[in-house]
Amino acid sequence: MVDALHIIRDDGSTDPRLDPELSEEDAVRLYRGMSLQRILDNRMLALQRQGRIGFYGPSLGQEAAIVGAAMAMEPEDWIVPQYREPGAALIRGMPLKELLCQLIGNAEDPVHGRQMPCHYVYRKGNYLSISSPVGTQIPHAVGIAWAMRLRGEPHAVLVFFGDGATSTADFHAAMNFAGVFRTPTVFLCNNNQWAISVPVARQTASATLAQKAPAYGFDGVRVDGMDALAVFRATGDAARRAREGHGPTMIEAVTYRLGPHSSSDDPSRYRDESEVALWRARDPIARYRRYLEHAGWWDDGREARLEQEIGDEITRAIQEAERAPPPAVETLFTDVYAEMPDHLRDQRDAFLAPRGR
Ligand SMILES: Cc1ncc(C[n+]2csc(CCOP(=O)(O)OP(=O)(O)O)c2C)c(N)n1
Ligand SMILES: [Mg+2]
Repeated sequence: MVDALHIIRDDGSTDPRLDPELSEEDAVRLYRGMSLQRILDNRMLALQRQGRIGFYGPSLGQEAAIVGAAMAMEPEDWIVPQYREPGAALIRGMPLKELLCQLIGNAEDPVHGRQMPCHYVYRKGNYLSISSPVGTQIPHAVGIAWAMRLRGEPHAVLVFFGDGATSTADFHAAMNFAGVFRTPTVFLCNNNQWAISVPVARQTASATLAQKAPAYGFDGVRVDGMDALAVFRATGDAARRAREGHGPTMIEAVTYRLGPHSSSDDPSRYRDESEVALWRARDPIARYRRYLEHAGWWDDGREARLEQEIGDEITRAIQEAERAPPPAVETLFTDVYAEMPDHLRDQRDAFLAPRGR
C-alpha cells in the first residue's frame, strides 16, 4: 500500500507529532458516533430482511472515515453526502426517529417518501439531500462553496464520494472548478476498494486517487481511513485552510466496504472472503477502542452500557417511526411548484374525486 497518514498505533498509543489531542468528551463522542452507525447498520439490515424498510446501504468498515470527518467540521459548515453517511447526519444532531421515518417513507419523513430509503436530509444541520446518480453531488458541493466565497462567509463544505465516483465527468468538472476558483471545499473520497462489483483497479490507472488533486492545482492527501484520528486530523486541517481562504483539498481515505453494497447486493458473488478477512482485522472501531483504553477513558463496563443505550435508542426510534401513517395521497401534488399551476390542480382534484362506477 502507498503510504497514508495514520496516527493510532496497533497498541492504542498515538504518534505525538500528529495526535489532534481530543478532550475525553470529544474522544468518547467520536466513539459513540461510530458505534451508533455500526449498530444502526446491523439493525437496519435486519429490518430490511423483515420487510419493514425497503432498502438499506450500510457503512460497515467505513465508520472512522465518515464520523471522523463529520466531527472535524464546524456547525456552520455544510456536509454534502454520498449515501453511506447516516453517521454524519447523526453527528450533526439528526434525531434517530427522523432518520427512521425517512427509511420508512412515512408521513413524518421530511421528504414525504419521495426519496429512496437511505437518502436522508437534515436541513437544520446543513446536511444536503442525497443525489442518487453517482458523482452528481460533487459539483453541487463546489457550487455551495463558491456561493459562500461570493457572499464572504468564512465556512467550508465537506463532500463525500466513493472511488467509483472518481470516474465520472462530474468529479473532474468539480475538481477543476474548485481549483481555478479556489472554493472552500474538502473533497473526501472514501476509497472502499469497490464500486458495487467493480474493484478500484478498474476505476483508474493512477497509483492513488489523492494524486489526482495536484493536476487540478491543489493538495491531495492519503489517510488511513480505518484510523478515526487520522481522518479527523486531515479533515480538520483541510477545513481550516478552506475557511481561511486557501482553497480546496482532496482527502483519499483508504478504507474497505466490509458489508454488501446495499441490501440488494451479495458480494460473495464477486469477491474473495479472504480479502474481507484481511480488512476486518483492521476494524476501525476496535482500533479506536484501543486508543480510548490506552488513554484510560474506556473499559468493558462503559462498552456494555453504551451498547445497551444505543440499542434501546434505536428500538425506541423504530417503535415511534412505525406508528406514523403513510404520507397522505395529496402530498403527491404538493411541493412540486411554489404555487400549484392549474393543470396540476385539475389532476389533483380528479385524483381525489370519489370514483363512482
Ligand atoms: C450514474 C449512475 N450510474 C450507476 C449508478 C448505480 N450505482 C449506485 S452506487 C454505485 C457504485 C458507486 O461506487 P463508489 O463511488 O465507489 O461508492 P461506494 O458505493 O463504494 O461507497 C453504482 C454503480 C448510479 N447510482 N448512478
Ligand atoms: Mg467504493
